[in-house]
Amino acid sequence: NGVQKPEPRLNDPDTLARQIVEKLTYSIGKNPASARKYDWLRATTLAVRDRIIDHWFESADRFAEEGGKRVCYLSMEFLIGRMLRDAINNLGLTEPVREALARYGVELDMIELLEPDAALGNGGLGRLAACFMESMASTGVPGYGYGIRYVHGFFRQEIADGAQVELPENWLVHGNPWEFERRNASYEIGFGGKVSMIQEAGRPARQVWRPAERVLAVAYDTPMVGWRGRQVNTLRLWSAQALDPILLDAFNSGDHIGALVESNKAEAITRVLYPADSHQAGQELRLRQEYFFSSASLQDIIRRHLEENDNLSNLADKVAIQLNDTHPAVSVAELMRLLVDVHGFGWDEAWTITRATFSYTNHTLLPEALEHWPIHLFERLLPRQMQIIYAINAGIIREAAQEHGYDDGQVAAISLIDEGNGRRVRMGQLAFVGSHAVNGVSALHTDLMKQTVFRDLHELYPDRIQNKTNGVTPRRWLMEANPGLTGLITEAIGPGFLDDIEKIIEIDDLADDAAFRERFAAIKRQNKERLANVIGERMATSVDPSAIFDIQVKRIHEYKRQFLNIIEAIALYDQIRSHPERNWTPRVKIFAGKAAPSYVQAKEIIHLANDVGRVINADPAVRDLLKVVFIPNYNVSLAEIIMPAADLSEQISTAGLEASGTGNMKFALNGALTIGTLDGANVEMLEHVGEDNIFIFGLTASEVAQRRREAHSGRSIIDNEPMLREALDAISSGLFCPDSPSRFHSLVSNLYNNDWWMICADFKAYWDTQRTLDDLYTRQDEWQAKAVHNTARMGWFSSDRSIREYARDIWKAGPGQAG
Ligand code: 26Q
Repeated sequence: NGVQKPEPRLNDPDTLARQIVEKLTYSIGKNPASARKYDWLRATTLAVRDRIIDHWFESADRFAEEGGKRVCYLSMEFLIGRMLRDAINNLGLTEPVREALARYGVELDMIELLEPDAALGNGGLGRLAACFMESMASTGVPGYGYGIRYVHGFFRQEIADGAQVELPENWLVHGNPWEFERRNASYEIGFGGKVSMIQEAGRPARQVWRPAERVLAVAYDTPMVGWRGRQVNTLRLWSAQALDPILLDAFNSGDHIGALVESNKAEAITRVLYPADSHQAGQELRLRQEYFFSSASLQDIIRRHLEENDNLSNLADKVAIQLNDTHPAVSVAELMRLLVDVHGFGWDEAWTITRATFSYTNHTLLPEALEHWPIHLFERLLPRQMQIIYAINAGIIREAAQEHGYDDGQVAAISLIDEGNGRRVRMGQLAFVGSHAVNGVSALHTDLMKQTVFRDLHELYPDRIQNKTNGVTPRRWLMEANPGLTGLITEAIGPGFLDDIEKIIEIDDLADDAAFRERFAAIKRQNKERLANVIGERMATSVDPSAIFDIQVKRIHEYKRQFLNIIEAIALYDQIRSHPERNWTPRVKIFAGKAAPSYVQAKEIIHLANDVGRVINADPAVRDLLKVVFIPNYNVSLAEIIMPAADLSEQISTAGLEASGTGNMKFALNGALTIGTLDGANVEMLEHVGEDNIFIFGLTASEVAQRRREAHSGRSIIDNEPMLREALDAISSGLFCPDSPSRFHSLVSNLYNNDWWMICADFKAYWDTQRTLDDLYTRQDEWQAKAVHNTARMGWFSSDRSIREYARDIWKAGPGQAG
């Protein structure tokens, strides 16, 4: 395209220092003497960004030249965190930049902290999208992320008197140096209005949608730097703007406020991330967000395709579109609309193209989290897409009835329309039938998909569901989060594992080497000290780094069972007070995570953790034997400090309910031992690290299902288990909340009456396993050997491996693929 190949830039500290000062001077208007820390961050970012842009152009030119298949990853969430350290690390600039800044007395590690997290996601699903973006760039897949540029990301959490308080997040206030607005890439998005049939002479009749409202989607691009900077991909986020920002006639006639109404309504679409990850929001604005970014992304994909190809009939040979859960599932109907109504394809050909282009990842089996939209809302907002969904449904049902002899009951089960409680569109079914491949995110979860939510569709399309176990990027979660451990491993086995993380297995034998174990343990100790400092600074609680750091960090949800962990803490507290003479292993129980603002029980669990911590931490009877800490505002940046500092990782969900988990992988990669249930990817972690190196307890998924069928309740278990009963009595008595003793009554009575999440059922097994771990921790040689085995054997859980599997089995794109 006539772009000159840029001059190679030198990576020595002199050149970098000169370029940073140049940015400071000419882009920021400060000199080194007057610059504040924030100015240095900005100048450094801009200098690094220049280098990224060079690689970015190279990558774009290469993709265009090669003409290979592109991968578009559609996700409502990208939970990226900070970007500077990641970019510098992947460009191999960490040491030169550090040195360049040091010449001006500026510490890289200090200024990095001033960058706000890009928190455009809720948790696992959003962070997975971020790891996948990094891994696509690192493994050579031409990947394009598509999502929403929320003005306000995931809320900031404060704890006031033990309770969660949600505060708005404002990551864009100081501007965002990583993004580039692309005014030329903007599309109109319609809502509402009417559909009418038109008949033009000599052409087949067709449907025309005349939306009542139109909004503009404007692209903002952020470069995604791969390992060693070899490839830079694009994350394209859409921002909503009014087509006519102020209605001039209204403005001129003196209605200054009325003139802004339209732009406020339009811009509301991308104003805020929905903070719910387990309950369907059901709000109109959410459906608007989903359609807005789906339509913008598809229009963009089609436009680029038509710039490079004669027509859309070969779309599926050139693009693979991955749907990250059902949030972009309306894309299936929208692509059909664009192909049939706008580009003149016949229905059958359009359907073939659509199915060949899309694939869909499911992330949950929880019934309350499955998306289904009321027909009347869908019809009002997206009338043409609703018609198309009916037509798709008719085709599927015809096929099922005629070719497979389905009866009414079976048809109802696969239907895209739920005729039950108020008619609704089932987004999971839509995504499934509109895709050629559907995947779960761990082996167990994929099996359960086949047996539960997609049982009937799986019977109809038995080759469609496959497994793609999640992974995490070792660049952010090992190299950047844990430079100490990365250095030790490099010394021991050389730097080969940095390019191929599975080579980390070469430290496996060093588990038997006492000197290596000691150095491994010393690094863990430093990381624990760093976390202890954070806890001391933020919460004025002192914790002893020689205690077991026992950590559960993740969204707060009943199925994740933070409550079980807290009950165990209370039981332990009780036992320590009753038996002070015993040889207790000191423990610090650390919690962090956010509750959806409307999720009452989850907020009660946060309150309980804080109340219990306040009482236990102040009790001289337990001294340093037990501490309970809830660290506020868990986010990616805090996770980067927490993961390397854990001795013990809590992965204790009710079996069958955690689709995969990815925190489990980050902890183990950094040498934590796992206490966990046979759930999600824990099952595969067990296979990889071996049963001596992971601590599994509790009911299996099928045992949980069985008990639920038998209407299991906690009462008889509680009656027969004194430690559990006493812990629950302590909660009910108001011991932890004397100001409001009944605060946790409903939380406790749920256990007696129902125990839906098997907290009582699993308590004893959990307690016993914790005591085994107490004992093991006193034999540091053994503990550290297991920790080394965990780090050594986690290479498979790299998102590079996940991405290569998607590329090979689903996308047929990327290095080594014919496409
Ligand atoms: C849906 C409708 C309306 C509003 C919000 C939502 C919504 C938003 C986010 C529903 C679900 C989510 C997020 C789900 C999620 O993070 N799931 C996790 O995905 C991880 C990556 O695959 C897994 O490791 C976790 O097990 C899974 O819980």
